[in-house]
Amino acid sequence: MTRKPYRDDLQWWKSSAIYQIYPRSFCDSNADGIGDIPGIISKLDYLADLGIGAIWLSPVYTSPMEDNGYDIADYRDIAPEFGTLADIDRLIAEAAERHIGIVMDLVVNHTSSDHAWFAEARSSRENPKRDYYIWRDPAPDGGPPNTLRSYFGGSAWALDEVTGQYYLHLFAPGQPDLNWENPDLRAEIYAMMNWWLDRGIAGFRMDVIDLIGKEPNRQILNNGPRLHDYLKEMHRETLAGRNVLAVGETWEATPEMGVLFSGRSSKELSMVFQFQHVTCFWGDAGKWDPKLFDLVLFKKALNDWQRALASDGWNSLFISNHDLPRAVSRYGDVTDHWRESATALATVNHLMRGTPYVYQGEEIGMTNAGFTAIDQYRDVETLNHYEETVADGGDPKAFLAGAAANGRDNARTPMQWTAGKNAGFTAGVPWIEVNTNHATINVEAQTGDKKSVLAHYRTLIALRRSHKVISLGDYTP
Ligand code: TEU
Ligand code: CA
Repeated sequence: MTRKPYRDDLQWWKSSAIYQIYPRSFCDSNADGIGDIPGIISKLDYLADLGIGAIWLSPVYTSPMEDNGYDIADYRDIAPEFGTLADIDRLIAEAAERHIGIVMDLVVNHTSSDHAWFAEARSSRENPKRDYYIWRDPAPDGGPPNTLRSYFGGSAWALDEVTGQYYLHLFAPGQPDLNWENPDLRAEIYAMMNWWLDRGIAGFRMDVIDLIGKEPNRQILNNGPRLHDYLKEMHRETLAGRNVLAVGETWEATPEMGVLFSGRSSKELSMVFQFQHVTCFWGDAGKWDPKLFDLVLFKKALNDWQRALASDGWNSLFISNHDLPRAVSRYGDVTDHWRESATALATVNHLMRGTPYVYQGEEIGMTNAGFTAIDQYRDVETLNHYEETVADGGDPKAFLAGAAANGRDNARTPMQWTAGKNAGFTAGVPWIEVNTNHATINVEAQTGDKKSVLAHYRTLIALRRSHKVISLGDYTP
């Protein structure tokens, strides 16, 4: 089957599947235990064979890695553990030869506290970069300005001793939030985006993009009043006239908002990741308190979006990513019906209207990590919430059960290439434990097996590419 180069294909992303790579856990080329860009390049033939149209690459920029790269210290350079700018150029070029685009993860709600802008901003209240971040005076008692909480636990405000003000961090203290109200900051972001687009990338996945219009004083976070103005401006300044994909991560989006973000006349994004089919199974204590799977609820969440975006707007279709548990573990039965669960979920996801995403390892039915002790975890969110639970006198056993079901490290164990040592991921010591089931669940075992989960994914991806009825047809529940 011949495939058009992705650049000449109008809205190529409507007939492509996108493959998400979490670089730290994909393939390690130099035995330091951390996956890297040369490792990704060595697997491009595998990805071409799977039939994908683009890779969504989780962040590889310079970073202290407090949140595995979602804390960017330099938008225009690559973290040494992942490689160099020359490596990324080679990845872009070698992927293009195989008609695969590179979609860069872009984190512009916040930077790392190691970013040069933040160093300037915190140096004095008069520094011109001060206003790139969000500062407030202490409350009268000297405490944080208000009760906003960080998604990673604790107050969302951290005191800067030198200048005597608090800065906002909706994630870790090492991830200060950028102030999108500042026009100079916005111009710097757009210039940086164009710098990447000119390098030949196929687009951006935009981290927590619905937070950029926040109004911290009023405790409005997602969907702030100026969010759509910023997105339209960003589109005009960067994406307009380029045949690239822009997918926004929007945890709070409803189907109605989905049309606002991705509709024909909105000129904002190509599509958004919505999470209603994920969060409908979270209990009162959020993700650490998982509810039982309910097929009717799951179908309703997906069908609501299919209906709302049937004639305008575009869906992104996903059942797993680097923040979520493995889909086959969360929604399927890995004990008695592992293969059937993995293939059924794939069929559902790939035959709806929208662009399907495959998270690394999903295509071979990788399962949850099976961690039972806190020292097996690496994720900042899990570790912080564990500490908070213990400090508040909560039950660590109950927390660990929640983390085993829903924690982010479930998806971050190394990609299982072979049954051999460390699943063929590294010749060194992996940064996080390899799942013991790599002895049976691995790429090598499924390659050439027509009944494998891998073969099923390959078929689904090929169908979308070759049959317009699948990429553009109507969907009836
Ligand atoms: O995720 C946003 C996000 O809100 C989730 O990580 C959330 O904190 C959690 O899973 C819900 O309890 C994005 C990235 O995908 C994630 O990896 C980053 O850690 C986060 O933003 C900060 O950049
Ligand atoms: Ca490495």
